[in-house]
Amino acid sequence: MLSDFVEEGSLPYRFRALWDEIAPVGRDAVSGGYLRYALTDPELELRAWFRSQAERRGMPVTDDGNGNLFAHWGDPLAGDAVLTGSHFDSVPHGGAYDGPLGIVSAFLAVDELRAAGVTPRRPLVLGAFVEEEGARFGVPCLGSRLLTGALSVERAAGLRDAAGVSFAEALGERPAGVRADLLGRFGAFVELHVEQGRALVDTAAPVAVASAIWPHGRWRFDVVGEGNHAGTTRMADRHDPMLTYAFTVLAANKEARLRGAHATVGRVAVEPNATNAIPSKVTGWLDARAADPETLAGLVDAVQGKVAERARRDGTAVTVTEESATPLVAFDGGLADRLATLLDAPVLPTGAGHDAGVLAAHLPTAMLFVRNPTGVSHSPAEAATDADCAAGVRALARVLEELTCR
Ligand code: HGY
Ligand code: MN
Ligand code: MN
Ligand code: MN
Repeated sequence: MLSDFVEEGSLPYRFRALWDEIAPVGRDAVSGGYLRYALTDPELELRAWFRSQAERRGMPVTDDGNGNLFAHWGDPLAGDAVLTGSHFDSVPHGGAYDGPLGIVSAFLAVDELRAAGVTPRRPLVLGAFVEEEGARFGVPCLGSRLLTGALSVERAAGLRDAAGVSFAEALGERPAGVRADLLGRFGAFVELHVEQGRALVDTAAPVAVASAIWPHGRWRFDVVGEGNHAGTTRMADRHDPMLTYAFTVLAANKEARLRGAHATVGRVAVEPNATNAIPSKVTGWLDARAADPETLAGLVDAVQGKVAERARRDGTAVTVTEESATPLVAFDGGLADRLATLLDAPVLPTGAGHDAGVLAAHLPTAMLFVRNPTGVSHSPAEAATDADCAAGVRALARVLEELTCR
């Protein structure tokens, strides 16, 4: 639906028209959130939409064999290309904008450049990266990590979803792995993304440039205890992994607050998961993030130490597995300053991970954030106005013109 009257043909109008083509895809009627898991029907539908949008613009599409798609304006084999784009997949019941905004905005930015008669001197490539959220196979930025070699094909191919389907089976082939040939043709990467916080709301700027991504990671805590009957087992005789798990959540929360860091345990699996059975095993995932690596390491170490102590008291056994870790990403300072000056935009760090955080280790990389009036993300409450999204398209078009023509 169109927000207040918007002039036909205006950029907010055209944004809304294109956005409405994908907005219903994978949207849950009850929560209003999105269920767009990588390589499942809704995300496959968006990948088909990506191909049709590229075709409509005469942009050939290449698939890197890892599930990432690239639409080319210019010779797909030429080097020094400027890459832009993001991801389609979502967290369970995630917001509408996290990911797709960067792809829709990229197509509209191409339209803006062409309408202005701009002919890039460098190829321009639009990318759609697979499994950025890690919501289906457990490792975030799976596609960009495969493309860059940050994750081995062996590990990626074997990752399985909750139904036991492997990534290779979902992909329909063994992932190609690192594609130095393709990566070598990119000279820079700019990812536009909805802001996942309130910084822009408070600064009243519709667009910002990213300075850094906090170091962060995911640690799986497997707690094994003794399954037993809820009604006949005395409290003193129990080795209840749920107790150790509950303590893990409290310890993570406390240690994060002490350090000004962020710790979340948002996902848990219980075996046998019966109301009247003391669990035999509880698995919890810790998502930990901090502004610097030392604080992050201190947080995770402190939680692990306290949980080990508690497990001894509970008579349970805990194993901790690091499932993914992303070091501090300091985006290319010169590029960030250049874009902030070009756009007269504030520069912000973020605690959210992105494919840009993976590619930044391989090429000059920047991010643009579009204001999110609720500041909420990974939730149906995530929002962005058409006017701000249009401002994001305009900013992205200016950046792409700057990088492909100057
Ligand atoms: O989890 C993250 O930070 C990102 O949204 N995938
Ligand atoms: Mn996300
Ligand atoms: Mn995202
Ligand atoms: Mn019984």
